Amino acid sequence: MTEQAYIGLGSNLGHPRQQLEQALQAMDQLPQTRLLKASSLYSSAPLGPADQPRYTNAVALLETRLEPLQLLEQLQAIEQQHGRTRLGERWGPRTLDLDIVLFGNQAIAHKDLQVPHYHMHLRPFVLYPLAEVSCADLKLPDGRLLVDLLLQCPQDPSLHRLQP
Ligand code: A4P
Ligand code: MG
Repeated sequence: MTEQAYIGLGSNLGHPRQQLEQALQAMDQLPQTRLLKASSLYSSAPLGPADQPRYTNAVALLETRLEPLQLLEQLQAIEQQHGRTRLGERWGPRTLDLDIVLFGNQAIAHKDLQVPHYHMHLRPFVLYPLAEVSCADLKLPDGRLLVDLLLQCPQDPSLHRLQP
């Protein structure tokens, strides 16, 4: 079955803009997958430990025939190719982070994969780019509307859209 999946991209080490652009191309080349849309890039102050560089974030819309766990495995392989090392620090700096934000209308509670992504509703750097690449009436599996999440999420004055 073909599903539409929204992927959150983040980077704050190396050359973040370049990391994200290469990751978009790499996702378009995954088996049984193509990139339908990519949002603008957004810059924001780090959430979590403050002694790390600002983040660049974006959201991509993919069409895929992969199963959710297969897609996760492929995304982790792309992270590895981009020199991602897991240092163990929660919310610490990274060259590339690829999170499955939504996968069709599925709610997934697997030990390695929770979808929708557990913090999406609190993260303007996910919700704003997500709104750019989805329809105004996008709904989460539990029925919540993206527009309502946008109204309710904490404001982040540090967030701004980067020029193309
Ligand atoms: N995992 C479970 N669900 C998912 C999912 N929906 N998508 C598991 C992807 N992975 C998922 O991930 C740890 C494990 O989560 C994976 O092995 C997978 O099985 P990870 O990428 O190794 O760990 P992490 O990213 O350090 O942890 P976490 O809690 O996911 O970090 P976040 O939430 O991604 O936070 N500030 C700004 N401004 N912008 C950012 O992008 N990002 C972070 C990282 C911190 N601060 C930030 C940003
Ligand atoms: Mg992650």
